[in-house]
Amino acid sequence: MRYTKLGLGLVSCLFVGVGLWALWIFSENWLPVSYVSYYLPCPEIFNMKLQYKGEKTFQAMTQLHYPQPKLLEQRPTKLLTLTPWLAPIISEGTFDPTLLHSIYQPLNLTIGLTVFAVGRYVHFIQHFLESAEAFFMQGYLVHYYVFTDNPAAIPRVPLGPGRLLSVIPILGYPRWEEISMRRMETISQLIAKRAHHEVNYLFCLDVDMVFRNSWGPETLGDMVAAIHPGYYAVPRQQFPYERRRVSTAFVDDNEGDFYYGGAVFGGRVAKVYEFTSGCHMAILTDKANGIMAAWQEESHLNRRFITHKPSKVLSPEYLWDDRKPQPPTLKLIRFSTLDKETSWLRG
Ligand code: 48C
Repeated sequence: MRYTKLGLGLVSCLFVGVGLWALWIFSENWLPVSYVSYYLPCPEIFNMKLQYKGEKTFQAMTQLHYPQPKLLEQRPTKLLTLTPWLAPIISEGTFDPTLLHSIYQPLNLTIGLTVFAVGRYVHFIQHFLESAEAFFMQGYLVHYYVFTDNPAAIPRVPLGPGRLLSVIPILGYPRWEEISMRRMETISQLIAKRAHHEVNYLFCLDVDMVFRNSWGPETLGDMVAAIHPGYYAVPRQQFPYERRRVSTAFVDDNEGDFYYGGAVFGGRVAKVYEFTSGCHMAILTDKANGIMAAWQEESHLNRRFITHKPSKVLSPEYLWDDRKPQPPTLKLIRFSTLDKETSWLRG
């Protein structure tokens, strides 16, 4: 009889032990918050601090070092077509326009385009819009958002079917750098206010440029950058990055992939919101520290594209400078700066 009681006692201890063990495993893996935070004041803050610190340390520990991707050094007349992070690099001959059109046309997409024409830059808007009507996303729904301090100066350019234009008044600023920098803030506010339900994709372009050939659905992607025409053939140490460590746009000598132009970026509207908001926060931080990055918002755009890689990269065909001789590897220039004397612009 005594042995039976002992046996029963052992078995019940076993059951209780296994039960507690199972409960521990469950609580440790599936509770909404980890047991650690249960005993700490304001767990979500403590957790966030832990994560943030952890993330920071993780990021610092893992500054990625790898050889710079070279747009030209593939074959003599061919450009690189894929980045190390497997994003396609778009240039003439790397895609079939007819096939892409048959894929994207039925999706009934609306493509937004922001452009700023402030102060003397209002003189560029007519040529910009007329060339966009001829070449930008032909056959798609398009919504131009024209930001200006002088709405009356924006000409009425005839638009094709399914293409709208909104003129949005904004403040002008005495310094052209301020106007340029503020675009990140203004674009993120536009998306939050209305663009997120008006367009599927959004491209943000400089106005002192003109479309010369087709800009089509090959440019659509989650987050799209364009390689700057002045730096596609030089080592990253020669890129005009912000090199002062005090700036949030700081880039070290062994960092960076391509040098992207601030005149062209875009993507899915939600991604562009995140991107422009992130750049705006960084710009505000620098402003609070009394610093303006070397090339204004272009420096912040390049810093962010190092940590948040673009999902698609446009070759300099999509951001060309007509003052340069066209290399044989760039077969079809689609969007380029006007060969202009800028002194009258800056006043
Ligand atoms: O609209 C203006 N007015 C200005 O006085 C200065 C800049 N701008 C906008 O910012 C234009 O849309 C420009 O294209 C853009 C910034 N680009 C530039 O200032 C030159 N492309 C460097």
